Amino acid sequence: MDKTKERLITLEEFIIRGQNRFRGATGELSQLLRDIGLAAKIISREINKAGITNILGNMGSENVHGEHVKKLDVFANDQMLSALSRSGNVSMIVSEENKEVIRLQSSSGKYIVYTDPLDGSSNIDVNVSVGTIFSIYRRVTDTADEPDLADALQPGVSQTAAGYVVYGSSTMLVYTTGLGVTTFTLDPSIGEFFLAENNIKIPDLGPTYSINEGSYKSWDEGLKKYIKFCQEEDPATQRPYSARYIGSMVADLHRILHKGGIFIYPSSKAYPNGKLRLMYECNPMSFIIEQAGGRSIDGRRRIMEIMPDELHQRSPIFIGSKQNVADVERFLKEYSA
Ligand code: AFP
Repeated sequence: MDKTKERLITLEEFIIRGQNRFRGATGELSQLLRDIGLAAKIISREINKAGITNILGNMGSENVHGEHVKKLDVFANDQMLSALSRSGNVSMIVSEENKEVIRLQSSSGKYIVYTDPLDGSSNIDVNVSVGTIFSIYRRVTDTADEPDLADALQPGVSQTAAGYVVYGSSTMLVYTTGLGVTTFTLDPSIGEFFLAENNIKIPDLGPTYSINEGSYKSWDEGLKKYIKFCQEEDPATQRPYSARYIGSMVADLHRILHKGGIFIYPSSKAYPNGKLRLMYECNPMSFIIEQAGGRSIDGRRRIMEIMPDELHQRSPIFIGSKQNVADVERFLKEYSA
């Protein structure tokens, strides 16, 4: 079909259409997604002018993980917290930037939201893509009571919705409510997200692998052998694969969602439990990739079935095209203890 003749669909319109398909839908989740869309636009605008307004650089303090906090991290966190507080539908927020759960005044709100407001922020100073990640759960306790930790510590399979925004050569918002994955592109001239692709599917096999090879020496045997397998020549399975690593999980997985392949952040000497956070990096990205037809494991278990113990817990992750994940799983089973 001639693309120029298709009518443009805005994020708002798409969300409302989705809501109308469910009898009895209250519109609360739709409102929440729209609020996140608004925060994304504000963060995007700030990132785009970061170099000009001298907002770049370190804030001089460290976040809960002992990492340097950038000014834009703080800005993005403030925007997400204020967007999520708007509707009264969220009772608790967990953010990468805040050690403790943030309890909102709207304690009867039925949603709990996890967010990494600016993932990949160590890349901002060099103009590399970064992202915002979110993961939404419904409370398990009665909304007449105060929310408690049980509401926050749910496995990824219980996510109601999840998504990310990638601030790249254009800003894109990608989300799922469990009915496939939809992508939107921001038109900055009018400040609207427009539907880019509905029900996007990840290829079953992709010819790229994405891992920080600098920590090769501390990987276990199965992973070392798998990476060698990726580098071997076998045209029938599209090998050797190309190595692609941005160092910004959102950007790496955005590429993999479209082109296929695998993203790996394993356990290593520096990060015995992996570096990435289960609740606001691994789970939401796993929900997206699974909804697009891919897979995500921690080496043995499906990421989304891990029962969390802590808000900021870390996990190794192997995520991407079905066949690529099955291959690494086979190597880990055979050669790793
Ligand atoms: P920052 O937010 O500190 O830049 O970390 C980004 C990240 O959490 C994830 O987005 C990357 O995939 C990963 O860390 C990169 O880690 P390495 O620098 O150790 O490869």
